[in-house]
Amino acid sequence: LKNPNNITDIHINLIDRLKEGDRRAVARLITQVENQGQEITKKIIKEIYPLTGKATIVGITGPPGSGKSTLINQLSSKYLDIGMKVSIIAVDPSSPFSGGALLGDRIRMKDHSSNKNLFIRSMANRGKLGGLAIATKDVIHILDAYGSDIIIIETVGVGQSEIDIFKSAHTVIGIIPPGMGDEIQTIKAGIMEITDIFVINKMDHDGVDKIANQIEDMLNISDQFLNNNPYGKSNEKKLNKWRPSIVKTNALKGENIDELIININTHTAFLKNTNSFTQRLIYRYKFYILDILKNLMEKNIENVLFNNDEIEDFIRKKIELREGNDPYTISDLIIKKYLK
Ligand SMILES: Nc1nc2c(ncn2[C@@H]2O[C@H](COP(=O)(O)OP(=O)(O)OP(=O)(O)O)[C@@H](O)[C@H]2O)c(=O)[nH]1
Ligand SMILES: [Mg+2]
Repeated sequence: LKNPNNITDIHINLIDRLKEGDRRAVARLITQVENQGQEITKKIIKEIYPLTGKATIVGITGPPGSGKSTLINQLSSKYLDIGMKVSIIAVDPSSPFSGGALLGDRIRMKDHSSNKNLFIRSMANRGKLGGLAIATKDVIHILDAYGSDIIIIETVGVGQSEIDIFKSAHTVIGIIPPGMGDEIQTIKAGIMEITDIFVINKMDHDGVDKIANQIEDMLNISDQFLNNNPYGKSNEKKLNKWRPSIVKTNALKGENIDELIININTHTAFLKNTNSFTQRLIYRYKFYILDILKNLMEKNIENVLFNNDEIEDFIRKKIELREGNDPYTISDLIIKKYLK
């Protein structure tokens, strides 16, 4: 594109086609927000935003090989069978590849890959100018505007980037495979806060009840503390708190998938019937805004530091001092003087 900072006829055309449900236009718009600068993304999101807000967003996390893709395959089948439009985003924060074959392989949608109501996209770290968390939020909105009834996000593990990604979801499913033993203690901190439905997949393996009991114990303990609510202590009394449910599944054979869907629906209904829905929406907005502002600030600060003769002088003089020449002190001064 000649002028990467302007929305072009090409983008307008893609957005029109997205509104008509053109899958290829969706894929190309996603590539645009992934690879072009924030100015283009801003304009695309502004343009499509009025069409968003209808999709149910479900995040699925769990250790490698726990059955996330298999489960998503089963869930998608059920949703597609009743005529729903399903979108899947596979996010891999650890992978340097973007949208490549590697991630494509991880999601195996043998039965449905030709279904017009299904859209699958892989995302990884590379090529995301503003970071993966913000790119995922942008992509979710494009898929929402496209008319997806449900958007399912698959991501491995419980690192900070996954937790950030799941701040965009309505319902978060945490898969815990049996046989984790005492490891369950180590995953709890991150996953406990964000999981709405615990799925013990591979229920055909041993140790399913043991895991279920451990999760129950963890939930009982956390119920005793008010301050572990991710939405903040002060909101605790206003929120009717959801107690995470536990579902056992066999994703390979498709057992208990209906039960899982019922749990997802119950959770969505819970959000809508309490003020949690608005509360979550506000928090989603806050985290989206946080990402956007961080990006903007970073660029502003870079600009101040690297394209400004005055600050160059200022730093040179500070460095020559015997006291107060450390980077922290200089940073404080720069905030006061240049970044007000
Ligand atoms: N026995 C049994 N095997 C399962 C079940 N669910 C998934 N599997 C198998 O477990 C393996 C991993 O499943 P995936 O769905 O690829 O797991 P994943 O969590 O998506 O894996 P990554 O994307 O690589 O992190 C595959 O061989 C599946 O066939 C289950 O309920 N029971
Ligand atoms: Mg997978």
